[in-house]
Amino acid sequence: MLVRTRRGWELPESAATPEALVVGRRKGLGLIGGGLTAGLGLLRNAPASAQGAAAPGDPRFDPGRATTPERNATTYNNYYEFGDSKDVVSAARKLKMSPWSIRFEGMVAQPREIGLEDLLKQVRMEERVLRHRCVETWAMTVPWTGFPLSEFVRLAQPSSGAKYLVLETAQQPDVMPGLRQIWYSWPYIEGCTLAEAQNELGFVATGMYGKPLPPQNGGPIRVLFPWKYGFKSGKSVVKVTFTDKRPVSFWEQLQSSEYGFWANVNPAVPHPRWSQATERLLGNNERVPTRIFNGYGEFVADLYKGLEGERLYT
Ligand SMILES: Nc1nc2c(c(=O)[nH]1)N[C@H]1C(S)=C(S)[C@@H](COP(=O)(O)O)O[C@H]1N2
Ligand SMILES: [Mo]
Repeated sequence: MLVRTRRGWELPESAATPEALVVGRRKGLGLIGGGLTAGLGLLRNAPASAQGAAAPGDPRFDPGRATTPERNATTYNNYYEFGDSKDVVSAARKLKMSPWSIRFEGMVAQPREIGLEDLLKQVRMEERVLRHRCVETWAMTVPWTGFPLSEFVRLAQPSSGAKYLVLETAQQPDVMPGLRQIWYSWPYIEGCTLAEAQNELGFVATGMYGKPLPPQNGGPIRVLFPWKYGFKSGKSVVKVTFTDKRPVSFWEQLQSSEYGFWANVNPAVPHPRWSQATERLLGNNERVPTRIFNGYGEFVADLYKGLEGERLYT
């Protein structure tokens, strides 16, 4: 059996799937147009280590729109621990990303802490190009490397009563000036149901654009809920707690009328202060229609059957 181990994400010399390879693959599927020779040529010429960096992108997750230029996706960020501007690259550079470990706690067979390298040996890496939609209406399309969120559940072995996951992100007070803003209730936590975590669309990323995940985008490891507003996708995750009580997350605690627990993308439900009907693509600033569940309804709509009475879309 071919099991690709991925400790390489921390090792610079084996860390690269060339971006051109990713773009080339998209071109090969006819999605962003243009010739496919350049991409395929790179694929053929790429060093063996780079070619082995991730399983090929799964066409079911095809984003159907152009990949956002790396420069835009990695320089326009929300990471409030490092300040409330979009320009956190230099501040986030101070994040200590190694060593890194994740704790599995709460209603689990055996609470434990697992080092990132060790964890990456136990999952199968894949590449997914996913749409991301911030509640503020900007959006991007990013090639990520990582593994399904369901792997967290498999590794943690929650007990039968567990219903929710609480995803807690890093607090490094010496390098995160945002933690001193006391009107926020740190740490940044987000939550989801066990069923959401086991849905195949939930993802954990450790790389983007064929490189290790940079700190400003949530390195060394972050979660992604592509069908939900971006604030659900916690960066630099350090702890996963299984519980039977629905958590109140960071943004919900700050302003529950604006940021709910479910936060599924929906063009028809405005934010209290602005419309969600359209979104602005990072890179070319094009405005395009917002899609319900960010266009991922075929994967996730069933999760919300019978919950129509809840505030599913804010
Ligand atoms: N720890 C932490 N995670 C976070 C945030 C944050 O401020 N702190 N911002 C969220 C928001 S609002 C969005 S839109 C995405 C942004 O991810 P990006 O910078 O990779 O685009 O991260 C989310 N995860
Ligand atoms: Mo966001």
